[in-house]
Amino acid sequence: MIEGVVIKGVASRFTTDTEEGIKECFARGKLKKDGDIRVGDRVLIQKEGKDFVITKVLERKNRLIRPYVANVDLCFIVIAPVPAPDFMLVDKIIVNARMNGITPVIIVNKTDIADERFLNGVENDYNNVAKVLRTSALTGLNKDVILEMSKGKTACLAGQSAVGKSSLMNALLGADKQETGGLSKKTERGRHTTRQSEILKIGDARIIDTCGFSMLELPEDFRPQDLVYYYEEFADYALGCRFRTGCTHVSEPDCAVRKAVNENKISKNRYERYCVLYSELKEKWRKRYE
Ligand SMILES: Nc1nc2c(ncn2[C@@H]2O[C@H](COP(=O)(O)OP(=O)(O)OP(=O)(O)O)[C@@H](O)[C@H]2O)c(=O)[nH]1
Ligand SMILES: [Mg+2]
Ligand SMILES: [Zn+2]
Repeated sequence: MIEGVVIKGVASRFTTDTEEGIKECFARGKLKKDGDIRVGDRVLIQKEGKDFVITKVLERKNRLIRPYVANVDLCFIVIAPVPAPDFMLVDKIIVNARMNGITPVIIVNKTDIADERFLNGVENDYNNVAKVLRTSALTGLNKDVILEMSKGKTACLAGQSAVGKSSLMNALLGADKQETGGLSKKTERGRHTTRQSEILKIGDARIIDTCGFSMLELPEDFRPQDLVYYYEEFADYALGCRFRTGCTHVSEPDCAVRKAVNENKISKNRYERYCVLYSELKEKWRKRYE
């Protein structure tokens, strides 16, 4: 029996990285049926005849639904001036990451074609939320910082299609390994070029290129009042609310978070999206037994 990390999976074939090198494996019947072997999983494999078979998935540290990966330390949320970012999506990815103990980092890619106004806008909204890093897959800007941050860790690149995840991957690798795609002219949306998550190793960093996505839901059983725990930039102010821990910061009187928003200490955009997300969650919660 040897241990490995799943670096790629297509149908019931998985590529694993083991002490004895890269092994192509099949999944055992039950594991295959559950469909629950993910890129990033630590697994036990066994030789059976001429094939390698995954016999067990070891306990996970964490997992995400989108991207569909396990055991990650860092989530690089990649955005770009084109396609236009969906910041609600960014905020939901941050919540999902934090719920799983994963550090979110915002990567603003394609800075070679971005204007200062766009870049400053993003930095203003997120500088007290997560690390914000400017990159360009084209010029290689800050790829050394990404590599430095990923040392000894597993990181995933996440975000909309065509923001440049695979292009960044290639820049990091220094090789055109990952297929990259353009933007549909008509819709200005991505073409969903990457179809499977894949871990690429650079030194002792494991970085996962993933499929672009534009929809993300918080878990069904997410309690609306818990949302605020994942807005760390609210925390210091929340202590000053009249209702303290009972304040949702949406409509209560003497809310110190709203006051901080009005004083530009918390980003108005982030706060407004928080309110939208909160009311969506509340609506879902209300309807949960229907
Ligand atoms: N100017 C510029 N173009 C970039 C940069 N990074 C990526 N692109 C272009 O953006 C397009 C999409 O890049 P991809 O790397 O395929 O994007 P992706 O995020 O992997 O997309 P999916 O695999 O569909 O999720 C390609 O035409 C790239 O050449 C960049 O830093 N600057
Ligand atoms: Mg891609
Ligand atoms: Zn409040």
